[in-house]
Amino acid sequence: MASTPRAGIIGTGFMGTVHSHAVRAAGSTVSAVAGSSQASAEAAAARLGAGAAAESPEALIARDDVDVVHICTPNATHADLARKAIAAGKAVICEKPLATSVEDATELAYLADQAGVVTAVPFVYRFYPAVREARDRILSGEAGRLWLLHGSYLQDWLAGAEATNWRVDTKLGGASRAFGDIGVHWCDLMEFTTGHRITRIIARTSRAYEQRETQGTLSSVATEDGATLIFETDRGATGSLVVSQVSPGRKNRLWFSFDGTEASFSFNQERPDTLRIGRPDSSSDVPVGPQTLSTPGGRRYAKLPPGHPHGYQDSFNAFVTDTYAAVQGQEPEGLPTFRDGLRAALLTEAVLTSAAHHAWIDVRPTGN
Ligand code: 4PW
Repeated sequence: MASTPRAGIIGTGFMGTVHSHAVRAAGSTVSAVAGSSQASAEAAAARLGAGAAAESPEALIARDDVDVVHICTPNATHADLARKAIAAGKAVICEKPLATSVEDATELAYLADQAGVVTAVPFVYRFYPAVREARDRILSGEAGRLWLLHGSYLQDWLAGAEATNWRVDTKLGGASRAFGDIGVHWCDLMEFTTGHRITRIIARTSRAYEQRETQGTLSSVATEDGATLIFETDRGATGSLVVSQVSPGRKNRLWFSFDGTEASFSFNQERPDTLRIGRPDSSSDVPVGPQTLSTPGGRRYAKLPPGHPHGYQDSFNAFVTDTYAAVQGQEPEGLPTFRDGLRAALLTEAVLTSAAHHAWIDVRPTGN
């Protein structure tokens, strides 16, 4: 391997673009990209400044100048590509969901362990400085006993029956859409930040539109536009989550409040430059900056002074930088791996089962 790991990116859409910027920010290069056709790969290679356009995902995985395979394709293709990349001995960053079935996600987590390769799933909201500050403070006991964990993740890019995307289709996106795409981010963030694990869930899934239009034809939709959950954790807290991709005016509003007996910690991804710490007598909006945050995690990820918000791409950059550090033998704290991808698959399974049976469902353990 070269002294700095080199990337190969499969997928040329929005996420492939975000990954390529992050690879550069990590001080690395994109050796090749692969797309759904040679023409799309060539166009993306030129646009993203990649070294080459690979003729297929398999050809990209086989290249000697690709050390880390980035999988940014429709969900249903993730498992097969990740399996091939692991078999080739490559490090793998696979977009979420890691797989569209628990069985595939379990196998991939196992294969990654067996092969000893670095694997990662971009649960990138872990990489906001305000989140790391909240986590350090909560884990040091500053919140007291956390008893209520609540929030929402709301978007509007699928508002309108004419709005569509491959994620709407179960064959490409998997059985869950809103929860599988963004609800899992919130759950990962909650578990990462608080140290609590969700043990039981009762959920409802729902649709704003029963039919959506594709190329002038209306067809029935099987995936959910939104999900509403109540959950319990292994450390005695309860919580609730509302997830939606049809909330007009909400672009990427991931919001949480983790409430303890001494203090509450809340964060809004659309206003990432402050961390709200609530107390009965004195609440504050702590500005995000390397000098204004106080914990090792907060200071590590805050790069610019207050008023210069750290955003989505910055978090992605930090995630890829940490993944590449892991490929080089370091052990950055809090890197989300394929085991976290499996955790998300198990939570998604519990949500869909609960919604189908109108019942509380235990979340199956992730195992080792
Ligand atoms: O993972 C999520 C995506 O599928 C993201 O965090 C935001 O919502 C951006 O795109 C979608």
